[in-house]
Amino acid sequence: MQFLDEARILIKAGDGGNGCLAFRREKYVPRGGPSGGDGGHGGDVVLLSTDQQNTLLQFSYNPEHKAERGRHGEGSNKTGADGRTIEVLVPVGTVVYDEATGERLFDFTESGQRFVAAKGGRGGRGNARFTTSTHQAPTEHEPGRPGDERRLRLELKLLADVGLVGFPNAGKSTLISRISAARPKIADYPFTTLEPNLGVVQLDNYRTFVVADIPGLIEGAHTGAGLGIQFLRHIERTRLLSHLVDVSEASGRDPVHDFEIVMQELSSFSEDLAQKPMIVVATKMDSAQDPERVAALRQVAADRDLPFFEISSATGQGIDALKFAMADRVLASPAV
Ligand SMILES: Nc1nc2c(ncn2[C@@H]2O[C@H](COP(=O)(O)OP(=O)(O)OP(=O)(O)O)[C@@H](O)[C@H]2O)c(=O)[nH]1
Ligand SMILES: [Mg+2]
Repeated sequence: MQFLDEARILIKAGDGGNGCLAFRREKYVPRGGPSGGDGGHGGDVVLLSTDQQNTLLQFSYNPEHKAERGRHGEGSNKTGADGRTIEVLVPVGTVVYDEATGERLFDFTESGQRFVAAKGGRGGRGNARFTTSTHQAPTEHEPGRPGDERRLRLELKLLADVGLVGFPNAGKSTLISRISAARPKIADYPFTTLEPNLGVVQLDNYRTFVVADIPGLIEGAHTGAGLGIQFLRHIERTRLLSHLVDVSEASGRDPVHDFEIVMQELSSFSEDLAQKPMIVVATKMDSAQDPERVAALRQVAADRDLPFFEISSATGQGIDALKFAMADRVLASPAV
């Protein structure tokens, strides 16, 4: 069971540029005044929170973030340019720890917060800065200071974007194992799943969403029957429900009836939950021989104006289409 997303990153702020040692050269002036400019400051590494991301997955591709160094100072009192600061986006909810000490450094609670996680090194002073009335030709000049370098551990409590609901044995756990790295127990009997499982679904390097697989719901769940109801609060904050209905013959059940029962239980738990955007998913299409059963469920979905998908986690039929349909709805809607 994975409720926490974690990433380890190395950040390195830019070093400061060195101060310059130089003297003016002028026509007819044998030895001009000191003119070594200061080095530029190194860039910082700033963590910036965004609500456009909801996992730390991108850090597995980019575990190192370095800011630019400051340029060295030059003659003619030219100060080196400062290094550019870089911003590293982290999802809201990320907690930042110093990996070495375990110290909690920052807690991102809303979008747009900035945390300077590594400070750039100061530029060194050039020799021009060391001039005094009694010290007219200084040769002192400083090296730039190194930028901070540290290892951070990022932690994010995953919040599900999509909740999988349905009757026990409908194929919820099988679906999440098909579209994410989650590996919940799957078995051919009801009530296999005893606690919610979360899985991160990845569309490409940057777009991900989180799916929650919860125990199945049965009739009377809201009065305490079965297991599922106590877990509905886990999906109260999701943006979308995928309602899975087994349409195979093997189930010996009536898909439309199963659908209605689950809808009834959802609204008994909370009207908000029942009103959430929903996709209806006919599962186990590989062993659905009777087109009537599928058609009946499709009709129910149409009556309620809900999108309808047919999938088989066994053969892969319809899985990608469903994945992208879920992503479209999740990534289009604002955070709850
Ligand atoms: N033929 C076929 N069987 C499937 C498919 N998807 C799931 N199953 C089978 O259906 C059974 C139940 O699957 P699960 O994924 O455990 O169902 P669940 O909805 O998580 O069940 P609970 O956790 O009890 O609520 C297992 O034996 C699966 O192998 C499918 O696409 N085709
Ligand atoms: Mg299950």
